[in-house]
Amino acid sequence: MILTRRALVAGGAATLLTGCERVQNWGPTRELLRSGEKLNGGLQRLLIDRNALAPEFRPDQMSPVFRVNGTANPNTPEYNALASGQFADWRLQIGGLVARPLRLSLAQLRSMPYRTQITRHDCVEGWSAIGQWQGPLLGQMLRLAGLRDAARFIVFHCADRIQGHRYYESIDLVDAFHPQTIMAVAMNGRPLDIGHGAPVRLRVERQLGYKHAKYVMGIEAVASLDATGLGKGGFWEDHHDYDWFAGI
Ligand SMILES: Nc1nc2c(c(=O)[nH]1)N[C@H]1C(S)=C(S)[C@@H](COP(=O)(O)O)O[C@H]1N2
Ligand SMILES: [Mo]
Repeated sequence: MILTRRALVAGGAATLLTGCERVQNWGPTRELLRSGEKLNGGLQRLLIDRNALAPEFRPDQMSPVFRVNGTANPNTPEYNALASGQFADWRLQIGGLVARPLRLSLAQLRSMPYRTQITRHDCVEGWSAIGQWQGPLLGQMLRLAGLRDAARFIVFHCADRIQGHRYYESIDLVDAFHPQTIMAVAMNGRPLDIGHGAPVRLRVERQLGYKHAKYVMGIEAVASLDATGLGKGGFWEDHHDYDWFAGI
């Protein structure tokens, strides 16, 4: 900030000078202004209220059609076996840097206190849809498991493969403990269907669509993202250069 103000003052003074002196002075000044802009951009991101709520909507605002995007069915032998048994044999594993690793059944997830929210999903491909989601807070599940102090990120391991790679995603602890971050087991008042990520999918409402991992099989607390996938924090980040921070 101070740098930018000094740069402005220097720029102002430069206009009083003549000829090449002015040009000489203006060069470095412009550099300083540019670095000031970068600094402001960084500060802005730091200053975003990461705990602010995403907008919620009324039932009559829900989209009549909510598109299925990406994987529509993991279609592996293991997943198909679980699905044909209504996911009775499925367990959500919560592990990594936790004091008490958990294996939760769908019935257990459904019996936990849950949140209901009607939110807008924004996909980078240029479509949005408003839907209702229900499920326990991720933060509550992480408290049950007892996150260790070293944990910095939460990784979601999914059942599907896309372009030959396992789908995975990750978020930081601010998003993990955000009051609208839930593991959704129901959508629009019905159990989550296969297209939208059965038996459970992440809803992380301040982030773009690709962060909302479907078909979650495991939740892992880690200190760093280096050892997962190619180390950039998700399938799209690793293979298509998407930003890891997809805040909206
Ligand atoms: N496991 C998994 N999760 C995923 C995807 C996927 O292909 N596999 N696609 C992502 C993208 S790009 C979007 S926009 C949303 C789509 O969710 P929907 O199918 O419920 O609309 O899921 C996200 N989560
Ligand atoms: Mo997306």
